[in-house]
Amino acid sequence: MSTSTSVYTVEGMTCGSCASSVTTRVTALPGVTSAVVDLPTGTLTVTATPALSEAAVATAVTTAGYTLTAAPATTKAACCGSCG
Ligand SMILES: [Cu+2]
Repeated sequence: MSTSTSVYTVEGMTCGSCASSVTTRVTALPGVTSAVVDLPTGTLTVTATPALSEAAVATAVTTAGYTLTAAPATTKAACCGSCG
């Protein structure tokens, strides 16, 4: 199987706890071998075998309480209680 790495932009993450919420949800998706958040740029880098659909990633990010900007936003981003 081939491995695919995709980079997404996530809105609403402001601290390390936000980032870990997102990585925990995305890492739980089938086939994901790595999910890395870069907080200053708000990017999410996902490595999966085989490749994940963007919709699957968007659902995981939304479940965590954040918004994948490349996908339709249906929920307002809300930060975790550890910010600030
Ligand atoms: Cu936070």
